[in-house]
Amino acid sequence: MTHELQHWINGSAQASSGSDRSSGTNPATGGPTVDLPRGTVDDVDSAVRSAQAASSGWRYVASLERGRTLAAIAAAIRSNADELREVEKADTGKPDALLDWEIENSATYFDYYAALVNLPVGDVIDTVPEEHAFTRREPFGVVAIVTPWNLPLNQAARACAPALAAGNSVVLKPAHTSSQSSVLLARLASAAGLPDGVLNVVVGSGSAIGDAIVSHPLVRKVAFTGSVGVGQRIGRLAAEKVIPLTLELGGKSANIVFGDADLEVAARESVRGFLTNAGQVCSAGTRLLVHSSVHDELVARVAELTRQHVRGENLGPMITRDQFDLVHQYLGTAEREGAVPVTGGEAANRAVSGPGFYVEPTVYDGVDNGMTIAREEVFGPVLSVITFEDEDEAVRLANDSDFGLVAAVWTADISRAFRVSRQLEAGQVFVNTWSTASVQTPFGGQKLSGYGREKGIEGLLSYTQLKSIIISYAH
Ligand code: TAP
Repeated sequence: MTHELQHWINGSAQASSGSDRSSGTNPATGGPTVDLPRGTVDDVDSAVRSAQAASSGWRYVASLERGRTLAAIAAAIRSNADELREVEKADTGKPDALLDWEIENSATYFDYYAALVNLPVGDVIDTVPEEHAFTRREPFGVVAIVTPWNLPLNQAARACAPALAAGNSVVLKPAHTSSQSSVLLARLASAAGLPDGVLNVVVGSGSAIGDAIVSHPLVRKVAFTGSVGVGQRIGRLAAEKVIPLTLELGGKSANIVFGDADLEVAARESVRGFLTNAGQVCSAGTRLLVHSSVHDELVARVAELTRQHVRGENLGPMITRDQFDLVHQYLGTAEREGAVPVTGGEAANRAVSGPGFYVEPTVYDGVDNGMTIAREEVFGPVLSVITFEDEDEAVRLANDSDFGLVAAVWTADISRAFRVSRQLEAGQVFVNTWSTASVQTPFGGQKLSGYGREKGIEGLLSYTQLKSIIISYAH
């Protein structure tokens, strides 16, 4: 018998107004996890109204006091790490080491933005002698945050911490199948002193309640992380209401290894770059662009390190059944189009049996940048190796993508590192590392990867709107 999850609205657990429920699935075992309400449009309305009612209080709480509350939430995340790990593990099947990193990183978002509550300052503007003109950065009011299933707690913390620090109240909708950690986060935040209604979580599927959240007249900004298709749909709805959006929509990131690179480090980091969270990361480095002179050695090293990933130990499952099926479809397509498996591949994956949605990590060689496997986001443990002959070709291949989230350059030539990183069409470029991109560095995309920035100071400012105030003392 699984327990029932409820919404978190106005500082307490709330039953859904509808009777529809479904069971969550543990992707590592295929077994049931939690009994999930299918939230309704009425539940959304109640969460948004609760956020709106709390908004007028929270936005006027002294900034240092808001900061203290965020710091208390960070502490609560750390002191309840065991419970968070347990629910997140049930929903996502991730290895413990990764979960520990994600929980600590989630606490760090609250610490970081707790320290920055006074940062959104305005300017004094010199106009005419009889005026005092200045700008203020103010919260929007109610912000809707829609998160995906790949890093549930981490994505919730990444958006909620700056939104709350800026004085907004929040309605959070996690992916239905991985809602537990978001509800627990809101419960911990309430216990840590966040006023009732400032952070609300609605549990339900995007197809049933997504439009209602985005279209709600009281929602004044939306931050979305997920697929391009849903991002475009949200963009259309937001345009109707003329409200701002942050869209983080994934990628097909190029990892460029030149002939003078340190191949040992490049191989190790390239594998981390495409296999972290079994490839279910928007910033995964899924196109390995390698200079022909080091192709054989690098591919051999990458394949060897890839084979060291063991399901249930340092490799998690696909987090949803749909994603598992989708990755299998991509393997079939890749091989029909001519990609050559160096390790893993379609046959190896057909041979995998047992419980859980595990995919055998796969490295494809001989990939042409026009193939489906090089163009579409797979969101699984699949790497495409593409060979180049010179710097211009490397840059051209890297930029020949609909996406533009991350790129990396591996070279011992500092001039080339600067030159190439400036030419790459990506929101962030790593040189001689596959960075985990810290809480402090702004993160976001170009092209179909989206717009707006999370993390860093820009992440905080994106949850504020600018007002100019002009005071005359001429009369
Ligand atoms: P999406 O459908 O985009 O799900 C992301 C979030 O949007 C979930 O909370 C989802 O809710 C919600 N959602 C769905 N329809 C909505 C709507 N009409 N209005 C508002 N919210 C809505 O992604 P997916 O189908 O789970 O995954 C598909 C592909 O998206 C993956 O294969 C991967 O390529 C990509 N993806 C990218 C990311 C990142 S980090 N950029 C993360 C996940 C997936 P429910 O899940 O409850 O329906």
